[in-house]
This record gives sequence, C-alpha cells and structure tokens, in this order.
Amino acid sequence: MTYATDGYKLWMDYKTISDSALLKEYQSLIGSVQTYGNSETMKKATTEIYNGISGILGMKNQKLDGKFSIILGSYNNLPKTIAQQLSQELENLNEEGYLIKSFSNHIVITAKTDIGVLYGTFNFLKRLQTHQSIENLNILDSPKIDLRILNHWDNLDRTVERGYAGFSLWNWHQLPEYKDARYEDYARANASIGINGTVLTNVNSNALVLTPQYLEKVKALADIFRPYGLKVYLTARFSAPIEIGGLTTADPLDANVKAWWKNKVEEIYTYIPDFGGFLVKANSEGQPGPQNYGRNHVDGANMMAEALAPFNGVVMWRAFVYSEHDTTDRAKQAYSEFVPHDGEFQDNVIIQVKNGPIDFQPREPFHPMFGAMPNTNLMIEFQITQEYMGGATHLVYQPKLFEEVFESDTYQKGKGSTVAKVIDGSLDNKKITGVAGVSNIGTDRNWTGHHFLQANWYGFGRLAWNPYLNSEDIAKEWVRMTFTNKEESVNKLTDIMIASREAVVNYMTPLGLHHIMATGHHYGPGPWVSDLSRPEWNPVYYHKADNNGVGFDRTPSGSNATAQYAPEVATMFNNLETCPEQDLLWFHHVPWTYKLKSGHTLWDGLALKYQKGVNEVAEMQATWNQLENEVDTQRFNEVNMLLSIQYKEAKWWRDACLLYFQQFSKMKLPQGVEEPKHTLEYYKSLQFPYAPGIRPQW
Ligand code: GCW
Repeated sequence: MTYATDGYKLWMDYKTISDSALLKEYQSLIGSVQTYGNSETMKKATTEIYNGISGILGMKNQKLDGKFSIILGSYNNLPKTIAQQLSQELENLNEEGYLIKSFSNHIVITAKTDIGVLYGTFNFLKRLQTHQSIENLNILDSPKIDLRILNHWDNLDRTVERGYAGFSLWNWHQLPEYKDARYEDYARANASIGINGTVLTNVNSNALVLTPQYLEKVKALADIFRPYGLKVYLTARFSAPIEIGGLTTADPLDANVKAWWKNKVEEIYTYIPDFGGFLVKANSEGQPGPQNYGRNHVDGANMMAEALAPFNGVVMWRAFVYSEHDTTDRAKQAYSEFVPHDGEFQDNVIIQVKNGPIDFQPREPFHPMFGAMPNTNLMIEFQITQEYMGGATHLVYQPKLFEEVFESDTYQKGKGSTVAKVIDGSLDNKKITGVAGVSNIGTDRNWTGHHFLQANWYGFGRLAWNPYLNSEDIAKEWVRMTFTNKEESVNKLTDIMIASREAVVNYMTPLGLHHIMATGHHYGPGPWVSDLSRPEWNPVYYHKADNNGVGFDRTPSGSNATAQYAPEVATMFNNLETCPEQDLLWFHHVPWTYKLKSGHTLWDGLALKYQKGVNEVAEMQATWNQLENEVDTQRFNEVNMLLSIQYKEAKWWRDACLLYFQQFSKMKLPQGVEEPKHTLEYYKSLQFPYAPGIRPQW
C-alpha cells in the first residue's frame, strides 16, 4: 500500500501546485531565501521555508530566481537597513506575533522572537498552499490568548481516556533514549497552528509522572518540543505527597506538604527549565483534592501556585466538579463552588472551565461561570476528542461548536460581553488567558482516526490563537491545504463539514436534550439508563421524560440554574417564548403537545429533528460521493466507509431515542419519520464492552 495519501502529513503536504499559471506566477515572484539567526527555532523555520517553497513550487533542486527575496529573522537579527524600516510596526506585536511585509524587492517575515518568525513562516506557506496573492503583503498578527494548550488524557500505560485514535503518542517505556520521529512531527504540527503548550498526562492522574524516573522522559519530550515553542505541562495528583513523597497527608495548609511541593517544583525545573506548570483535577469524580482535608479549591490551587511562581509556572485548576452529596442540579455545582471565591486565587492560577455546565455535550449553553468571575483568570476547555459525538467514527466539524460558544453573550458588562471577550481577557483585563482542548490525537497513522477530524485539531489551534475567527473560513483553509484548491470541491467539502455539526445534534440530542448516552463508553444512545449509583450519572436525571412531557426545568420553578446567568440571559432562557429552541429541553420541562415555532407539537418536532439528523448524514454521503474523482482513492474510501457507519449509527440514535420517548408521549411518529427497524428491547440489549476510550465507572 502506498502511504502517499494516508493523512500523516496533515495540512502540511506541500504538494506542487497543479495550476500551471499560478505555479508560474509564484515562481516568478519567489527568489532567494535568506534567514537570520541561528537558534534551534530559526533552524526549524529555515527547514520549513525551504521544504515548503521547494515542494509547493516543484523546484526541489533548482535555484529560485523570482522577483522577491524571502527574508526570515527576528527583529534583532535582521540586517539594520531592513530592521529600521519595520521597527514601528513591530511595536504592535506581542511576543509571539509576526509581521509579513513586502517592501522593495523583499518579503520579510519577522517578529520580536524567533518563535514569532516560525509562526509567520507557517502563515506565509499557508498563503501559497491556499493560493492567495503574495504581492503587497502587510500582515500583522498576534495571538489573542496566552495559553493555547492541548490536554492529553493519556495514561502512563499508553491507553487514552476517551481516545479514539489508537494509543498514546508517548512511548514512556522507551523514553528517554528512544525518540520517536513522530514527537517532532507532533510539535511541528502544533506550531503550524499556534498551539504553544501540551499537558502530556491524563487529568485522572498518576503521581508517578512526577518521579525522577518519569521526569527524565518528560525532559526528553520537552527538549524536542522546545524549538517549536511548545511548552510541557503535567497533571499533578493532589495526593502525590503521600503516594510518592512518603508524607501522611496532602493537606495544602500543612507545612510539610507545602515544602514537598516547593521541592518537587524546583526539581522539575532542573529537568525542564521552561516547564509550563500543572493542570489539576481535584475533588472531582473521585480524584483527591483539598476538600479531603476540609480545605477549599483556593487553598489547594494557591499552595501549588506559590511553589510555581518563582519559575513563572502556572496552575490550571479545573472547575469540573460535582458531587453525589450535593442534591442540587449538577449544572449549578461548579458555579456554586467557585464563584464565591472570585478574586481569591493567586495571579498564576487560571481556572479551567468546560465550555458548558455539564460535560461536552453535542450542544450546551455556555457555562455560567464565564459571566461571573471578573477577578479570576478563566480559561475555557473544549473537548476535541469526541466522547459524546461518536468517537472518531463520526464526522463532526467542531469549530462550529467552538465558535458558537465564543460568540455567546454573557451580558456580564451588558450586551456584547461575549465569552470570547471573557476568555481573551479583554472584558476584565485578565492577567493570564487560555484555551485548552482535550486532544483527539493518537498513534493512528492519520493522527485522529478519521481524516476529517484533523480539522478539529487544526480549527482548535486557529480559534485558540484568535477566538473571533469564522469557523467556515477555517474549514475552507483546512480543505485547501489538506484536500484541494478546486473551488467547486472546496465548497462541497466545506458544506459537508459545516452541516456535520448540526447533524450530530439532531440525530443525538435535539432541542436541548443532553447526557442521554449509554454508560461507560458513552458510545450510542441510552436514555433509559436509571440504575447507576450516582443519580447524576443517569440519563433519566437529565431528560426527566414522563407522561406529561420531557426536559429539565432549570427555571425558577425548577432548579433555578438560570439564576446563575446575568439577568438578561436568565430572562431569555426562563421565558418559553424567548428561550432558543435549540436549548428548550435544557431549560424547560415541556408538554409533548407544546406547539413549537414551526407549528408542530413537541413530539412531532422532536421526531422530525431526529429524522433530519439522519437525512443530513445521507446528504453528507451524497456530497462525498460526488467527490470521488476529486480526492485520492485512499482517503475517499476510508471516509466513505466511516460515513456509512455514521449513517447507520445516526439511525440507531434516532430509533432508540424515539422508541424510548414514545413510551411517554404515547403519540405516533409523524409523517416523514421512518419507523424503527427493531424494538426498544433490542436497542437496550446492545453492549459494547470493548469500545475504545472507555472509562468503566461513568
Ligand atoms: O465526564 C467525564 C469523562 C471522563 C473525564 C471527565 C473529566 C478525564 O467521562 O472520562 O475524565 O469528564 O473531564 O475530568
């Protein structure tokens, strides 16, 4: 089998342009390449620009003799005559930003730092890959977010929690001596989209990674990643002082515990001088934390922050907490625990909040904490891996979801206080800002299991750099770099991607339904599940279907979760007339006979949405089939097979959910909705003990 189109090269294939007119034009414009500076990062930028240009221009061993010389270098390294002309513009960049500027017979790619130059290099190559003009360039671009981070839920045994693309990239057993070439390819791919941090280990953490045996291995990875501007972070198990430190307590106020963390952090920095810091999941789903000692999140986070502060390290402290002892609506619990502590966290603590108040569902309203902690650093966490969206089997273009969340208006300071403004820090002038994405990458040859899911890694990076970008533009740019520049095909491929997000919502959880998946693996429907030990793990807790209707009343007559939003937002959600229908059953328990805006009853509307989701997948398949001669055979066939599975599973979701809810509505399926092929008992009987990414308890 040929690996030419196996997807390994991601969006950096640098194939020679087939449009001969454009090829000639670029060849006439691009001349000699000159690079200034000799840091490791500049070496990478130099290799990249040569490989990129010679590949794209099809001039592997030929001299480039176009009109403009391409000049790369950070401001301090550029020849004075050139640097002087750019000094003013560079003022407007931050440390990682870059300037690409045409003047006289040069195209200059410069920045304050070498890493900025590397980012600029990738941007310049992207212009060629996407067939844009390279004349009169004047591009000034800086990231709007400080920490742009992948979170790997990778275990030390190389399994990946909620991972669907093979095993962990990190071969801990062979590290530090054996350095898989893939480590560098990984770092390079991240740099190409501006990702500047990676948390190597699962938030359900193992303290062993903090021992010298593993720190040597972490160091080996950090050394490979460093030239690409990619910092390494680790998850810190709160009970590590007991497990690997021999202490009898992990109480954050205990002097010995504090000293242990201080020493541990100092030790880590001897291995990795630019170590990024810790990510901590504490007192959540059984993980240890400060509450085990009667302390709170502030005590825990600040204790670690003090140890990291002398080295400029940060603590990313997760707000994903809910407790079986708390009888209030799970959607309210993180806010209740954290918001009273606004302003109490150290400057180098950043609270990491999932995009919605439950857990990475196909659609959730934005998390109310985003509009409620003006005096605390807050970062957003997305899940790029598709725990609740069909694993790596379903084509779901997630930047649509990310964009929807960023555009949501918190009204924290009146209209226009979008989540993007909270996260980029502009609303409240935050000290540190960040965006995290739970990685969908593994050892699969194409990295993400499904060719199209590479676009989610790509789009995550682009939106972490700039949360105001348009997800459709990102899709187009990815398609052009990964598949084709042919206009008609670009549009078709983009159509598939854009449609895919609403499709998955429709065939899994339309109209605000949520958390109705099967237990453990979370793959496939399970709205009937009601026997798990913790009430809030059961789907019935979330949909509350009964003979009267369906949905979770979170208005003042119910859990009153809406009170956690700004009054304008709460009022909108509370009122059935103004609550967006896409969130209807998230906020309201609605009678089956309720009239939707379309005029359909809720039951009919729900059934039609499920059917619509299935139809949308069929349309995605039809569009894909039109592309058979436009994309390479390997990827065409692989995506084709996956789309067939997605179609089959969309029908499974529709049929299982509708049969289940029909027991309560006792209404017939409306016209246009296909009858299920099997009985409800059949769907309930399906088991998947070896589904990938599994975490058995919940
Ligand atoms: O809901 C859960 C997932 C867990 C995950 C957890 C979290 C890493 O099912 O697998 O644990 O979210 O985000 O901490």
